[in-house]
Amino acid sequence: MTARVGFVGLGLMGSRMAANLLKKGHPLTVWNRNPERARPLVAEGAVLGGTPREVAERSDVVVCCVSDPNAVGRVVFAEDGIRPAAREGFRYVECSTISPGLARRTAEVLRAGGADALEAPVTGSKVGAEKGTLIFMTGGRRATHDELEPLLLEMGSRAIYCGETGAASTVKLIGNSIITFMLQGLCEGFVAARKAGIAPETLLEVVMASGYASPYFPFKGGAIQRRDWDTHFSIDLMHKDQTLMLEEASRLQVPMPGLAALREVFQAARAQGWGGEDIAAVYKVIEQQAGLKP
Ligand code: NA7
Repeated sequence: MTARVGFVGLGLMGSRMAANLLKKGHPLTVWNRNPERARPLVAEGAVLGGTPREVAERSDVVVCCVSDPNAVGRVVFAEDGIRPAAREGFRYVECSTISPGLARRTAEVLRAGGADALEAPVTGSKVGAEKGTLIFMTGGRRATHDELEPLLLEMGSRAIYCGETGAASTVKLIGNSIITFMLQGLCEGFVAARKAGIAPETLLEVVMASGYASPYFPFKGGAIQRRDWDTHFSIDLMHKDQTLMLEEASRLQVPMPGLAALREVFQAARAQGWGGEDIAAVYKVIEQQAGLKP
């Protein structure tokens, strides 16, 4: 497949995903709000588009990976956005984590122009984006998933069809809600073990040998032990997803008391100025609350 691809949003995730598409030989046009971030890709052969609209006009399919609903609003709905370039056969892939409602509105306006959109939020963070091992969750028409799956598999290892537009965003928000609990459990456990004089390695060894195991625990547990807060997925973006989940839960009338409480831990981390750090850095909030020094 040598579709002309456009990529909008060259942050931590998007820059790595776009690099993989370029390596696969696609003619690639890119756009980022701050054009400086497009430089490495342009040096590798990508073309810099002046606006998201221009990217869409030059491409058969545009992939977007920006931070939040506000950013998607700018990319899709602005006068120089994707929407006016919608035409028969054009495809838009939304990899940003946004609300299911916005995913549906995006699909509606692009379909009205004869195009189609597939929501395809991702999991696998920075490392998965770099290695091309992301997992995509997709929502939209099944035929559009089938058509775009080969392209997704150039950036990831699996694309799981979740249902109509909105389903994939919902699954992604639930997934990040589960990660919130896992991370909180790990951080509380590490702090309790430390106060009890138990080595974190011992705790992790038992966790990983037992039914508690998840590859997530050594990944984030290792970072916490090294006090390595280098961002794979930021506290700010996780807080955004927790808020989107709680809004969707409110719409569905689903009480989520656990998530509502844990979001405040992330808010506390943001208040300390740690919002740009990796989500593992919420450990510092629990540590502080337990009266421990770093
Ligand atoms: P990053 O590394 O924070 O990158 C965010 C990207 O979104 C970056 O390209 C930003 O452009 C862009 N952005 C942010 N606000 C806007 C507005 N208002 N208009 C246009 N572009 C904007 O995030 P990640 O790569 O980790 O995550 C991306 C998505 O995947 C997110 O939904 C996660 O939850 C999952 P900038 O470089 O700041 O000009």
